[in-house]
Amino acid sequence: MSDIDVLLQEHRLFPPSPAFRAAARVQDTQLQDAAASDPVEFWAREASELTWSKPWDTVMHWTPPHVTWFAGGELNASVNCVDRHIHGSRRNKAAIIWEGEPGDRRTYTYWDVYREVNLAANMLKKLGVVKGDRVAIYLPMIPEAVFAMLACARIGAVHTVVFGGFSPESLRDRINDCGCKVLITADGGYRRGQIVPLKRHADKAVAECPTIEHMLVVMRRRSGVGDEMAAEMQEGRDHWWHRLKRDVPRECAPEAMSAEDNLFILYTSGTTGKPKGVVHTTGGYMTGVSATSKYVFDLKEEDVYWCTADIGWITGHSYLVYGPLANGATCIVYEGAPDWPEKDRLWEICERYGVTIFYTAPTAIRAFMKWGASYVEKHDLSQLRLLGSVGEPINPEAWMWYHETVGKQHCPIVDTWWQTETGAIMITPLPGVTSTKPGSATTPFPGVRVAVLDSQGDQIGVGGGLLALTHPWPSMLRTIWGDDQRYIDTYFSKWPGRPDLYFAGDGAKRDEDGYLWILGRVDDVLNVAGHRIGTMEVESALVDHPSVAEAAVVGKTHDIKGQAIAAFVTLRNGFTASSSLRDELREHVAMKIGALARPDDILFSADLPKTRSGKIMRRLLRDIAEGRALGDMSTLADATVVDGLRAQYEAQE
Ligand code: 7RM
Repeated sequence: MSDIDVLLQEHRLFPPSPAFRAAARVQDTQLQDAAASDPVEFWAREASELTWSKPWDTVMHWTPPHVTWFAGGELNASVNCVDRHIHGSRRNKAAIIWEGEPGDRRTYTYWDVYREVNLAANMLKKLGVVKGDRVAIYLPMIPEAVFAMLACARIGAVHTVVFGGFSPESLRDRINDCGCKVLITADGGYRRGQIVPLKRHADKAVAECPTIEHMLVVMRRRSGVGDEMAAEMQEGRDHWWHRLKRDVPRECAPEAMSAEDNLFILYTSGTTGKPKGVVHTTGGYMTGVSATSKYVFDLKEEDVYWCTADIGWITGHSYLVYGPLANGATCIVYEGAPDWPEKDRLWEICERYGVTIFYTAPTAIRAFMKWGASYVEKHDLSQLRLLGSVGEPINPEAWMWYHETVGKQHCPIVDTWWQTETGAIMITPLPGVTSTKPGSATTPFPGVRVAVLDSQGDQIGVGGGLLALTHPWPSMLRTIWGDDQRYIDTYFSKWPGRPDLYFAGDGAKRDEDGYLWILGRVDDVLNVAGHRIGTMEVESALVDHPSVAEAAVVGKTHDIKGQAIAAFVTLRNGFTASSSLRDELREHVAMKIGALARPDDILFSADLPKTRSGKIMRRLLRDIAEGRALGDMSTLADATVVDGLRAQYEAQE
């Protein structure tokens, strides 16, 4: 039986406990019912919870596939995340509780964050950044990362955060694609006891970034330790964050941003070799993330909320920074690895700070499972009341383990489906209302309309098909930076003549109860440990190596990472396959893109299976990598190639 069949035979139902329901923000279906009949009205009501310096004229204007929300309105995201909390009872409430991997700790109240964001905003101004400029952020998970994002938002600069695990080349390409003026980085970060030399990577990147005028560098190194991080500062171009901070005024008036002004760009992998700059705007995005944070996580004043995602991903943007802070929540931020120094690090943190809401990825849950329950059981997790999952399909076994071992059977689990492009959670249980099924993201969030469609665009009532969003939502991407045609082609051209239908790139099934089961990507995008990686990106990195003539990359099921990367490579004349070349190619990909893209398997082959018109048949390569029976081979030019590859693959295992 395939994984999908197992998933779809899942019939267990977990209703919220009466106690949870009785205290929940949403306890019945009224909100969903009202939103279903008038989504625009629902979103307008949520938007009005934000602080606006000027009210909007028009809630929504939809000329498919382009939308505006709250046109005419003005607001500032940093005001909504910080300023509006410093006048009342939240002034001295912890906004950020931070732990560095080596064990250093800092707590910032809302007032503290207000001061830091104002100072950082003035530092950017001093470096010449003005409204509309792009600023790249390449930082470890330290409080300054949050301050940097909010500082950009405060002055109307558009941030693009680049995950610290990405290579100098990936950083360079992102900076150049959107023409950043300033790069904010750090001397380094800590990961599994090792130092990630971010400034050195930044120097390499910036050597080929003509638009960068300045670098602002946070000193992460702790006094006396970590001298390996020592950064070379280029006079005039590079500035230490802590020094510049002394030279700027304390207050920075927030820029009044139009609702449709850009808030940030975040790059994500697609089906081509070049990552796309997903553009999010201010009013709609803030509305989406603040409403979903409030209802999906049932956020209450006294909660201690922890989203383990890195700010380099959309989950970090929406559910570590903008959503929870807009709600005045107390957020945990942790710098390092979950198994450092021991495999109970996350549970130790949960216990120490009394975490009540914990949001992580299935890949992490499967790793915890493998490490064993004893690491969890060593700690008092009695404050936990809600668990969340995001990033990839969660298998029922991992769901049950999360429910029993972490949640002690009393915490609802919200399995949240969404994307970089959707900005906010789209399909999810409401924890006080929805009965959950292990492995199902359940039903759309209020105000979101979803359909499962066949390739003709016809609705599938019960059964599998392509996942589509059929009504605009406030936090949807507005375009791809510098390439609106790619926006139209990628997301709104799947069903000809229907530019109003958003194609998510995922397969989904609706069951008899109307529950949605996400089946994974239907395009050439891999999901490795919750990270999106395009097969073409990895192929380009491989072909970049002098020995490689041709490469085809596919995903292969992996019991912890969800998917792992398998590459099929043909060598140029004069090169011979060897295990040292295999290692070299794996490192080459890690060097070009980042360690997250390093292939697990590389198989050398004289030929790749191709159609008569010369297209590589990845489907067959997937069958080989998964050890499955081979599918239809009738279009294959030379069937013997496949037999040879399979024999070779099996010999290698
Ligand atoms: C938030 C995020 C998006 C892709 C998406 C899916 C997969 C995300 C779930 C999921 C099944 C989930 N943004 N995905 N959440 N699949 N169940 N709850 O991950 O842009 O990086 O990735 O991730 O394939 O299209 S993302």
